[in-house]
Amino acid sequence: MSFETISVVGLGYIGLPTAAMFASRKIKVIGVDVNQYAVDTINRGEIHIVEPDLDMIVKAAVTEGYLKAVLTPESADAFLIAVPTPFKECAEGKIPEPDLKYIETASKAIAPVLKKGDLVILESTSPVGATEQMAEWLAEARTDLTFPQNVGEDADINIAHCPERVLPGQVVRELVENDRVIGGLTNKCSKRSVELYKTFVKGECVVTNARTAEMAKLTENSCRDVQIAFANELSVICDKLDINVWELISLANRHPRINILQPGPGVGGHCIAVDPWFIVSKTPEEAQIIHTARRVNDGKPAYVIGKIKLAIADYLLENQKLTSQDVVIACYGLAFKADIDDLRESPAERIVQQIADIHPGKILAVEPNINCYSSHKENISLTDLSDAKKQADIHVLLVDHKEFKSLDMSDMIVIDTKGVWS
Ligand code: SAJ
Repeated sequence: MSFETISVVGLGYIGLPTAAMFASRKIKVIGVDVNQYAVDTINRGEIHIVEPDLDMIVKAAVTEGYLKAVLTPESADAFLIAVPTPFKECAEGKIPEPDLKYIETASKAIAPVLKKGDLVILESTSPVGATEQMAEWLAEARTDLTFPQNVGEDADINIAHCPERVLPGQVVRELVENDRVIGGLTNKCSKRSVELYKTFVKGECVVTNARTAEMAKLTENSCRDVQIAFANELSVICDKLDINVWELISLANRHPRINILQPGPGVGGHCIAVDPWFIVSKTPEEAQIIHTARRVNDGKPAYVIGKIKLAIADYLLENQKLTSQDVVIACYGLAFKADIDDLRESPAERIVQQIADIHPGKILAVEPNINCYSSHKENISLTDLSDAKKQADIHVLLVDHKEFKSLDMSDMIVIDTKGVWS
């Protein structure tokens, strides 16, 4: 085995499970993170993120001495970079540009400990060209070593892109079972990367070049975004035509070649709502459908808020002695999708926050997957499911958590964005 020690840089939702999988195959793994809390937590054999089954694997890996976390990179035979690639702040209506600063910082941090024969893999979801850019940063920092972009197959350092593609909530299983796309800067880079991943990946490791591997990952998430936008657009059309969109989609999906996804309050999470912009910002003229899908999905929370405002106005018309202060709204779900506790980029949470800004009455937020919620808004309170059902005048279903599916909401005023009570 040519990889005795593997270093994973960035111990978040992807880096930590990946580090733990290598360690579970009894390979020495050095995890690197700038967050002292994360480093300390992992070194105690615990985890700082929520992901089923990961805690046991990390505990075993740390206890048996195969995994340790550090703040500063140490020498290793392979480095996997799994740091965030957010986009830069930009004005409303403008196309967001990807921000590669974390990849740059990680490259500059590992450069001093690189040695001849090392493999560096970029796992972070990245715009096309980012792996070549990373190779440049490394070459600038280490003029004593040769790199594939300059000398090809004979380079001292091998470099590849291998995007992660695992579904939050199923990371441990998907890391092992999913196929991997591996894009080396040379054939040798790809071959060595396949050898590395084959230590725990049971799926196929399919080889291509770095740019195609980058685009493959962006394509997967953009495809899903476009499909969800189609469903979201249908839901708005159906509201206007007085058709039940859920029934419509289930009927259309009986066609053998149709598989429409589900509408919702918008698209959340840190992947599908972000990655399509990496394509749009690079090719704004060409990426018409991908761009429109982003706009459609980003516009859905405002559409839902419009429906809630209408429901409040109708309720006040029917109850003329009340003021809007008296109207209690229950919002079911804060997470970005069903049966998880992750609130990042959540359209549900955004809707709850924005309703609290415009509605003076009480907002009861029901989120069975979290125990506390500090919203900095006095009229929002995290409330138990049955209390919310009893107290609220208007009920807004924002996430299809399993706990909400059996509720009987007949005779109640309901806005159902996920087709659970419709
Ligand atoms: N959503 C809908 N309707 C649907 C399906 C999803 O509105 O029919 C919404 C969800 O509620 C959520 C958002 O879309 O707000 C994203 O959820 P998701 O389950 O589609 O995807 P993620 O963000 O959890 O994970 C995705 C996955 N990509 C694909 O399925 C193509 C995962 O495999 C990637 O590894 C991950 O992005 C990533 O890290 O890029």
